[in-house]
Amino acid sequence: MRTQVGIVGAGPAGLLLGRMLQNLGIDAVVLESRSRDYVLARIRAGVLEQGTVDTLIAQGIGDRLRRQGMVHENMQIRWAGRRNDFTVEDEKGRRLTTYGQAEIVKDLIERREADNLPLLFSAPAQRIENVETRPRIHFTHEGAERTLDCDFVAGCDGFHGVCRKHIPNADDRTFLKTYPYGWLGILAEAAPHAEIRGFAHSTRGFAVASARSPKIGRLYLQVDRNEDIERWSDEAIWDELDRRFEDGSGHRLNRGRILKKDLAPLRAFVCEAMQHGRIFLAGDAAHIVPPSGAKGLNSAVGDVRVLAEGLRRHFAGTGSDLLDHYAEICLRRIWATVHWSCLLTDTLHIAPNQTGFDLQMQYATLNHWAKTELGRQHFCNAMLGLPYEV
Ligand code: RFL
Repeated sequence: MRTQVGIVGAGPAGLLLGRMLQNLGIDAVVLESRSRDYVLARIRAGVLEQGTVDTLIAQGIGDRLRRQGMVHENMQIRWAGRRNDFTVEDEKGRRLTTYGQAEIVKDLIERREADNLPLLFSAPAQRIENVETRPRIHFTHEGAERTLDCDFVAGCDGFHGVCRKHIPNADDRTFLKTYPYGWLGILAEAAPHAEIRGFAHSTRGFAVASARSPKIGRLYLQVDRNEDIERWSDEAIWDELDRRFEDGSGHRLNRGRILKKDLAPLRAFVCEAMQHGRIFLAGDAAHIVPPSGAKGLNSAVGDVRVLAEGLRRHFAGTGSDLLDHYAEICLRRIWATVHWSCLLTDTLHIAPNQTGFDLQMQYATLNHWAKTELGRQHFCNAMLGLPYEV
């Protein structure tokens, strides 16, 4: 097999890149290690920045997103037993939209299949040869060992992927912060409560109440990073959520059948070596943020936009400037996003050895964001995300 761009990974980064290249007339093959069913069932992000929404619509895959996406009116954060509402809309009309990552992935897969473009499931990339000159991806598919020759490799294979290992000395330019806590997440057949949304900072730990649809809720509890989540009964989870969201109003979350329960460790990770020769990393393969800021998928879209435009210029023969500076351009946005995601995480979670002093510092930060003009602007801009440079 031969193509112009070999894309490793059919998450949002790889699939969107495939779609953007298709619209630019550039051939690509997408290789995905997991099965089609597994990829479609994977539940993750839900909060999209305006730039992500606009990108998906501009690429012709925004029909369902436009119909089903839920625009955020404002954002609630509770602390010290009180509810505070934050405006998350700017003068340009930028807002946040909830639309599940699984839905974006479904829209992209179905479109790629309808257009008869190559997307191979259960096809894990094993290793890549000649990343400096003429890359050859070795992968397995249907029990056979196969190869894909390409002009470029896009490593969109997530945090645990193989592409990063093909960048020499990548570990020397890698930064990692591991948090002592994680998120116990539930997907529940429970209509999101109109009055209980957003974040809760409680001395018992952090909690999140978000919506996947008008009938399905996605909620999280801060727990130990090694928590045995099976010891949490459904009732214990709902009780704990109610305790953390307590604000004196008497409202209680709508309860319902828990469809799925998972544990997400929290970490921040940046591999600054995002490119080498003809291989480029995008999305979680190069950077992870703790999910508090809801920025991971949005950052992946930022990378993919730069990469697609860089590849367009290369194949059109109009210069290699963008590809040459790919990592540098992406990292400006990435570090700003990591900074905000970590600040938000530190401010909202209760650390295992947290002191009363630390708690007062968290309240001071939250009050600054809620009650001063400068703080409100900072919070709103950071939540809405940086505009894309490319
Ligand atoms: P993905 O989604 O991990 O996809 C990588 C794909 O590569 C495949 N793969 C391989 N394929 C072929 N060969 C190999 N050797 C391969 N190795 C791996 C994998 O099977 C997979 O299909 O990375 P991508 O595309 O970069 O997308 C990143 C996003 O998934 C991620 O950043 C977000 O989910 C983060 N995130 C959120 N981001 C947001 O923008 N808004 C949110 O509201 C939001 N909420 C969240 C989140 C992440 C969470 N977790 C998982 C901690 C909430 C949570 C709880």
